[in-house]
Amino acid sequence: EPYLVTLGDVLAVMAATRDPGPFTLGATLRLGIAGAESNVAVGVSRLGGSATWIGRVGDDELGDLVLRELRAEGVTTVAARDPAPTSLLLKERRTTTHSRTRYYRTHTAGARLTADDVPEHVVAGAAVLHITGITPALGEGPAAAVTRAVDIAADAGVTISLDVNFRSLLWSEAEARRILLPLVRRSDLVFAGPHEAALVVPGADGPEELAKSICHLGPGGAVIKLGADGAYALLGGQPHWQPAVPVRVHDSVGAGDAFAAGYLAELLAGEPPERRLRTAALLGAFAVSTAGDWEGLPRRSELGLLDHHDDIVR
Ligand code: KDG
Repeated sequence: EPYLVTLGDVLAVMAATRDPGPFTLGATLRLGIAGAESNVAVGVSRLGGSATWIGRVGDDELGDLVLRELRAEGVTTVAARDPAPTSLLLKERRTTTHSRTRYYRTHTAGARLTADDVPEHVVAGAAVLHITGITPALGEGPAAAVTRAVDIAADAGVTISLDVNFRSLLWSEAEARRILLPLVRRSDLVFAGPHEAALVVPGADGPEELAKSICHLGPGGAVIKLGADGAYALLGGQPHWQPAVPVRVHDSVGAGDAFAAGYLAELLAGEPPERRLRTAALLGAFAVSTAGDWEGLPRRSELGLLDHHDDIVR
């Protein structure tokens, strides 16, 4: 069965649950997990696809939580345990509309990922390798692990998918461009928001030009995610406009990962571009209309839920 493989850091997440307000006054928190790459793996698995996650977690309770959640979601884990702690993300609800995040991920297990953690047969046997711009931002070891995965995938003819996923809390735009440009050149498919795309191809303007400039670097496909305006994709030279699925936004974090998961699950299933983009938009809509990055993602049988305009299904 064709599978997707991805690698990166999964964080334990402590998120405020109740009334908005600053953490300086205390808060009620819910403990969960998130990570851009694992979000994609879960999204693919929910849709019935096979997904494998490679990474490093602490030999602590939070590491157990990460692995238990991923395995419960049907994701195959290739995980090293590390004496350093599992990475942590705090999510403060500062106001009803504004969330603030803070990472605790230096000297953590995920930041200690190395090229040796990437088993050749796992990557070479995959149909798709999905990487993001977050893993290489975590340090030299994780960056080397990504490069190693890309080397193996390129040799084995595995489709390489890259989500630029720029995180300003982790590195500067200049540093991101320096490290990500060679990865973009070696990818088959690139996902980016307009700002992220401009980071890779400065000077290009508007979704069509951004996608075209990215494809000039090498990838056969570029998908520019436009939030509420949907997405523009240039796939094998063919342009596609995909409208967004209208929903009320509850928590927008994880929308990009969900979008990539929807697209890649349909790619694995052998579906054509129109279907990939439609499922991508649906998954993005599920992600923003529910709390958490991945918890609200649909099973295949639920994809039609957002097409119904009745609030209650009975
Ligand atoms: O894409 C959502 C991610 O931002 C979140 O899950 C945490 O992996 C994460 C990160 O590094 O920001």
